[in-house]
Amino acid sequence: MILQATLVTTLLLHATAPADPGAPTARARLSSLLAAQRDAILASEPALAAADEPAAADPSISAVYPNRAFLERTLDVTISGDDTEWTDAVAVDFGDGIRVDSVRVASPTGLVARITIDEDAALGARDVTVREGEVEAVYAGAFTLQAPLAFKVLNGTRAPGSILNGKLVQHDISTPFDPVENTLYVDEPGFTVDYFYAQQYGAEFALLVDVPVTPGTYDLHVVSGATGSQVRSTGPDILPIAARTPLPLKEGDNVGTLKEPYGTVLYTFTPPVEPTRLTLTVTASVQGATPILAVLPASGRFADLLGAEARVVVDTDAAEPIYVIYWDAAGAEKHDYTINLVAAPPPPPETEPNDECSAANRVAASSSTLGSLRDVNDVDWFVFTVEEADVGKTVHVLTQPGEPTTDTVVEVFASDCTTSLGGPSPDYAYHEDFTSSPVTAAGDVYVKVSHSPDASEAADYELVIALE
Ligand SMILES: [Ca+2]
Ligand SMILES: [Ca+2]
Repeated sequence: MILQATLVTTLLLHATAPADPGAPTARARLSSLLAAQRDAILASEPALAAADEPAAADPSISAVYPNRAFLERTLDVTISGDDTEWTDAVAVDFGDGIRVDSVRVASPTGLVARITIDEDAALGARDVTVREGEVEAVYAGAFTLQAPLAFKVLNGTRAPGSILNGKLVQHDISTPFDPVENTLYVDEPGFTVDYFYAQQYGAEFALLVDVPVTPGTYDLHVVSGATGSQVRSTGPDILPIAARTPLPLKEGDNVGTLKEPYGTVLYTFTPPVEPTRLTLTVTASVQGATPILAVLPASGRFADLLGAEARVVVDTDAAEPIYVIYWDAAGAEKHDYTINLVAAPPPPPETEPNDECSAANRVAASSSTLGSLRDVNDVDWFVFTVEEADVGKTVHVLTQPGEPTTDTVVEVFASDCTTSLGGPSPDYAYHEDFTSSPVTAAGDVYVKVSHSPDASEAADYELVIALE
């Protein structure tokens, strides 16, 4: 160690002490020129040099660290002073929307303020002020507020009756999204989050916007973390919802154009006052699209969604409007589509009594009938005729709501009412989707509908029979 130090000293001596002091080296010559230049500058600008000196003993803030923060956070901010004589009597002010929870004076020129930032504090730069009695130091624009939450991507029509998706960014690196527990919400009625997947500083979401939502700009919030250690992040006014008037839908074909991927087009239709079955079908003009009709009742709320398929059937018995939203789940580029609307009387109801084969209700070979199992022991029999040309076909029997939880079992019988054509149905679910063995002879074929042994309270069903 000593040896090394000696060596360094020797080298330094060599560098600074030329072998012949009478013959200046080039490097020493340059140094002397630079020194002369500096002297000349100082001599020519005495006033400027004097002005650069800070005014004597004017206290000021020289630094604020950190100099930026996010809404709804609590943090310690260090403030450094020049010529300050801060004591415990100081008051620190960050402006509206920032609460100073405590101030710790570490020295006459250094303090630490713990601050809490409101959810709705104004974003952007703001002044920091330290006061002590009559003495005030202001650092203009020293501190900047940012929103933690922002959109990276926002797809969909920003209007009522829409389906939005996109990506959110967490700008505050001190608060990454929890790996598991996150809730996205809009603190106003009419918004439903369909999914929210968060990872670190990014999140994907889908948001449903009800028809009655008032146009405006909305805040988006994410609460992240387990109960007790939750962090809320807000994107203030980041979600714009513009007004839109639903287009009238007419019976028959309605041709429309979807202009943007993931966009929606909103329609409305008011059925007649009498019981009516509306059958809505949509096709798109491009292969890559997955055309969907999301159908809402008069409430316009996704919570009351009636169907979201390429074909939706709605039974109505009042002249209340329905809302029909065209949406392409695949996000295809601009394309045309056709919505077909058929308004027809609903299927006929069964006629009781039909509890035995001999009292079966006669229906068409391909038909829909509305039935109801009035109690656990009720049985409903139906009969139709199979023509010679249809021998060898199967009987496809469906039950459907009615009520979603009506728990049916169906069975198909040959003309003797006792020879089962492959039934009963397996009763895997409330409603049945059963296909019989092939019909072996022309003539009457029977369908029997009964309650499942696990029957629930619900009773109403629709029976759909098709020869296939
Ligand atoms: Ca019956
Ligand atoms: Ca069932």
